[in-house]
Amino acid sequence: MLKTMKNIDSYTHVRGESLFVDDIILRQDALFGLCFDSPCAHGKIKSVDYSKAEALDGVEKIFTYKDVLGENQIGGIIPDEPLWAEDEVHFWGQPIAFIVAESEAIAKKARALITIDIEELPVITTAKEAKEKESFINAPRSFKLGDAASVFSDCDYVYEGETFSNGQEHLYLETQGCYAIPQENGTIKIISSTQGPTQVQKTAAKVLGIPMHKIEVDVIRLGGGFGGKEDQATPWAVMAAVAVQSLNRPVKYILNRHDDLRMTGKRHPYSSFYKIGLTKDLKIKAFEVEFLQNSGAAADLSPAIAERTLFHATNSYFIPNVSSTVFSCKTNLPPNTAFRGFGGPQGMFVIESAIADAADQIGVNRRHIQEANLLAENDEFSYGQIATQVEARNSWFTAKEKFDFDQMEEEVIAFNKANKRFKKGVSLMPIAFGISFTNTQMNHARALIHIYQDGSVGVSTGAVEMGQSVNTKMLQVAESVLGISASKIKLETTNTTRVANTSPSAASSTADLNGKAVEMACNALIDRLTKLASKTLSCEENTIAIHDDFVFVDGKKSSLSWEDLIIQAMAHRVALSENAHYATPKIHFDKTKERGHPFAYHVYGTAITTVTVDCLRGRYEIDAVKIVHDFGKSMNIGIDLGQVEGALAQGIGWMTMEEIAYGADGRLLSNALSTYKVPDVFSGPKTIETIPLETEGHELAIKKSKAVGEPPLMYGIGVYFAIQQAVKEFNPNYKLEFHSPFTPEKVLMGLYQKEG
Ligand code: LUZ
Ligand code: MOS
Repeated sequence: MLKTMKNIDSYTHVRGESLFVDDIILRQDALFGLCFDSPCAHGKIKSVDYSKAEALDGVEKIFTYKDVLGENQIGGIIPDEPLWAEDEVHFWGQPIAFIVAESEAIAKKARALITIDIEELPVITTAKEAKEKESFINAPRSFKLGDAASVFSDCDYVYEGETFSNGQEHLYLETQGCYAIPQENGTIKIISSTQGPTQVQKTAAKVLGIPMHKIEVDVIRLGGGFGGKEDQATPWAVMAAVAVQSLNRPVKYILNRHDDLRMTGKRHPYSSFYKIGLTKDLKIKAFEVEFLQNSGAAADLSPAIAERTLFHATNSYFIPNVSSTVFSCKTNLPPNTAFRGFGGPQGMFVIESAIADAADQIGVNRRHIQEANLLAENDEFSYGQIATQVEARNSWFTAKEKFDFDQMEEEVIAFNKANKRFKKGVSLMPIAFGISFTNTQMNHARALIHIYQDGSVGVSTGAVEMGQSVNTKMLQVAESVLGISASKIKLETTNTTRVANTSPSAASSTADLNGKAVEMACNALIDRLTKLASKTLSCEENTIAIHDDFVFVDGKKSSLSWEDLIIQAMAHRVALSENAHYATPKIHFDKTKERGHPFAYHVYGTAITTVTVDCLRGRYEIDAVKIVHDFGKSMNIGIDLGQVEGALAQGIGWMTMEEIAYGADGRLLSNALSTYKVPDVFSGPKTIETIPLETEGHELAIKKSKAVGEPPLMYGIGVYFAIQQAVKEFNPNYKLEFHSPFTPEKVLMGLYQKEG
């Protein structure tokens, strides 16, 4: 039986009792903030007239960069992003000022009264244009394995092409927001909907010009993050803190959906160019790729995301000669940011496209090329890491066997023979996703555990609960190590005064990193309690075990319950609190050589996707996605299956219907849920079936239960190629295009594309 446990938040979620920032009862003197943001994508600010807004009854103060006592700078990796624009604006929606008023309605009225005079400057919206104009965030990065350039001449087939994958809106149910409250002596408490409490604390301290210990950040839970709150929850929290510093009154700021869509960055669109070389037996011998990342107007996390694109440029294939380069292109879009997969999906879409192109031109099914090149044990990734515990082939062949792929394929062929108007397509999509922050120094976490004198336990970690159920997993770890029932354990909010210097909850690594810290802290407590129990019961330490809320001696339940033991601990002045620090061992990366062993391990899996295209209308339905996924030894299969399904839906949305559109002037056109569509129950796959691959798991995964947040998103890429196959089936003249999302409009164009 696979282990499972309900999300510990499910009861309060269903009853609407779970607390989010917007649910907090405000102090009576609380004020409300609202951003005034740039009405154009690039320009020089000549003047702004705040006088009418300031004169409005109920407006307390309007803040600009002039009110910053520390540094007007929020850039995380590169200091290139002001909190509030000074004399230039670089994207539509860039914050210029912060209105603080007695109510949200008054703030909104005031915003409409502000007038601005901007001298507009040329706008760049695409990465290609930025590359032409040499507008970059930083220097390009390149990974190299073997010597691709010289190998192409030995290849039997060589193909070149171009791909594009669009951005993606995070669409967390809970929009960005925060509530900042003044405390004593210039200290400020910020309750923030952030994946990175320390990032908020550090940036607030810098902008306010005060030490970090004067900022306390508390996170209850998030109504979704998906990467959108890794860095981009920070500005709003800092703005509110600046206002609190000046006014000494609480300030709340929750972005409405329109403002959130307009002002925040998204998944990076990529334009990419590939060259792929194969031998007659379909072995990929060489792969060259250039990625143009549309980074937006400031760095944000773009350099790290660009790096992960390179790490995933060959997906789960072994290619002996690889040359990959990524340019972070500076444009006039809102700074694009982390989004589940973090550049990995963009990289994987390109190799899958190159394979589809080659297969089409050679005249074989795509899957033959995929199958001929799957990673095997001890293969080398293009960044020098040697692949071990590889499940690429295992998941591929298990999926083919368990879901009877041959039968599925035959049915598709038969269906296509029998039907003119409807065509089916089927694709296989293998994944390999590296687990760890690619920036080695971020791979650490801490846990602080208190056992209270009645035996109940409080667990604090750096993990942020954002719907992924990390708190449930932390509770499971504590429960199993302490040997007590779940009802005795409570997960505390994520608070910078209890757990400091945290990495953001991101990179699929939160449960691994924080779980290992919980495990260490609980083990230390159990060591002490075991010593105490051996004294109390006058027996050898190694005969003692604590489980099922009791002390056991030689496997027999003693008279000493968990509660009795804790009373003894108090009587003997034994410490009942423990803090532990975990840092992933064995990982390293040398950026000067672009080689190393950056990932603790990889997650593997294979999805088989079947679709039916309506060749009259261009509409399509996803019949089924059948997945064999490498969970390792899942510690909570219910939650992990939920992550697979959610990630898959998000991946499918990115590949099929979520179409972000900016005008040539840099204005977001898909600026509401009427123009930006995400998958719903009708457009999702009719069937999703996930079979856990039976594997040993990995020692660096918490309880050998592998990270699950991001990897399954990339199964969604399979849908693109299944649709493409169906289109080709209907229209043999269709020239393969790799331009996602594959919206029904594009499908229709493909269906009726003429030769040449
Ligand atoms: N965030 C980050 C991430 O800062 N570094 C990473 O490597 C990463 N990977 C995936 C998602 N978020
Ligand atoms: Mo991330 S894309 O915040 O794991």
